Amino acid sequence: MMDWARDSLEKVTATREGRAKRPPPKLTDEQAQALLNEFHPDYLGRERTVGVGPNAGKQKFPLELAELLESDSVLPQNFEPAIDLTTDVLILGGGGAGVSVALTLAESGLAVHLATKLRLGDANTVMAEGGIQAALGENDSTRRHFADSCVGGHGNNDPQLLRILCEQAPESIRWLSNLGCLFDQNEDGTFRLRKGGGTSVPRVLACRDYTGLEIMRVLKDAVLLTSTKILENHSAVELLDNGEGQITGAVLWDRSTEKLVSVSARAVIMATGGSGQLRLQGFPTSNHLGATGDGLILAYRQGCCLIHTDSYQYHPSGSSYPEALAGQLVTESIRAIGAQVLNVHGERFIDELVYRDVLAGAIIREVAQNRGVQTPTGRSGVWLDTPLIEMNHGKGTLRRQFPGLIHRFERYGIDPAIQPLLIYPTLHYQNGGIRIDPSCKTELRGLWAAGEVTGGLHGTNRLMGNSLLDITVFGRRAAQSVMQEIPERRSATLAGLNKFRAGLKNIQPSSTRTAPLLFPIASKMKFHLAEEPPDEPASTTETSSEKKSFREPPDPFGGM
Ligand code: MEZ
Repeated sequence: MMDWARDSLEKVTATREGRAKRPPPKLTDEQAQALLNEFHPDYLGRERTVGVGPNAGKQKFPLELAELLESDSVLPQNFEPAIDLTTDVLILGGGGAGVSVALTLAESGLAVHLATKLRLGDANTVMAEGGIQAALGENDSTRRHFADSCVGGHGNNDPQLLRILCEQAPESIRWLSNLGCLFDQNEDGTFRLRKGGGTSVPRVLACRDYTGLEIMRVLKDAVLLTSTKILENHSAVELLDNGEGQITGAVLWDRSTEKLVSVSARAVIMATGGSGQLRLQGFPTSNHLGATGDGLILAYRQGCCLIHTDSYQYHPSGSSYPEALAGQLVTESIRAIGAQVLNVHGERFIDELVYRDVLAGAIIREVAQNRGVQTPTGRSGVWLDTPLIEMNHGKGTLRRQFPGLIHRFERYGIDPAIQPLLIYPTLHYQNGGIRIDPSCKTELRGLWAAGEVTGGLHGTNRLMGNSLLDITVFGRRAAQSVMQEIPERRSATLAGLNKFRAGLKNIQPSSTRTAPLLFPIASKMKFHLAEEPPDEPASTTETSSEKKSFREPPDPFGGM
């Protein structure tokens, strides 16, 4: 395997013993900043201001996001939101944040609907591998967690949000454990804690390398036992408001019937996640299919300011080979337990646990300066020396601690215990988003937000393990705030959208695109409205799920 890289791989093997115990090359702060300025995608000027909405003319956005923020709604111009469904709380998003909100509201007596554009739990949460942070180690403290995260975020973190995150972390771990989450433990029963990039002490709890999947498993199981009404295949396509800036519901698109569903709600919680599927600057992504930034677009149209949305996280270890795994995550935990990053000559060029943005910049530099490895399909990358882990920690370590990784690569004939993996930065996380206060309230009455769709908490570079923590801490917090301050029901109109549409007319040249995207551009799934049926009596036997007009994925058994 990987014969095309034989010369380089031989150098990696030949240098392994010698490198194993040598300390990593260190960078000064100035050198790290220079790497960012010259090579990190956020710093290359591929951004612009927009001409409409609350950030107009001020903040810069990546070009791909700017275009969506200046796009028209998918709703037909003549659409009138006649209310189809009435609830107290409408949660938009079925990942970890949305489900944490729903679980916390379960005993509130409020009617709760959760709308998710795919199935419950189909979200970035399940893609999170390496873990969740909480200051539970002997030499650790919430202050230390705060300090590490703040330095990692370039000091741009909202200190109030970050303090809450760090202080609530141990309690979140208790909550998840009580729900049945099986975090890895040491033989004495204490949690096994790993280091991550930027953590000054071991602080990352994990469930092997499928931590997000395990967390989502327990959240999903628990929410299905509550009275929350789950609306699967329901994408949020617009927010409704009362004409005076209060959010009072949403318009959903039911993918199975291809019809619009207007929902009146006293509170709406935006938990729609990130936007890695925008594949900024052509980067591959580690993100779930649904991560198309829908919540940013909807909230922005209504007048919510977005912060730090020019800051994205490119995870340094995205897979670059084989082609079928391009962009998929190779967890940072592999580097945390000692896998080294090497160029085509088998040389170690950086400390693998520097902040993610700096490491990503360093890898991009190696490739740009011809010290990377080219794949037969035209991708580039550097080596992640995974066999070194087996050498240092014993045979079978990777299979025991990273079964997901082994499973993924073995399918393509690559055994990471024997062969180094080729990696290149992959678009991983949206550092910024909707501005919230410490109760998760947005600037608009009636609208709360939690999780990756929000900005401020992580500054301009999130630390590993702080996002699974974010969704549980702030998902629960949003729900508590809603319980205390839920507004009375008000009329649900498209006044906010109409105002935005009027603003769009002033933009030159005008965009012909519509947003939210809902699905990645290359996906076969597209927003489409069913033709109005001719006037005939509705069938009494056919249910909406039987009327599925979307195409099912191919049958993996080939019709056997
Ligand atoms: O928080 C993350 O982004 C994370 C844990 C990623 C990983 O490398 O596993």
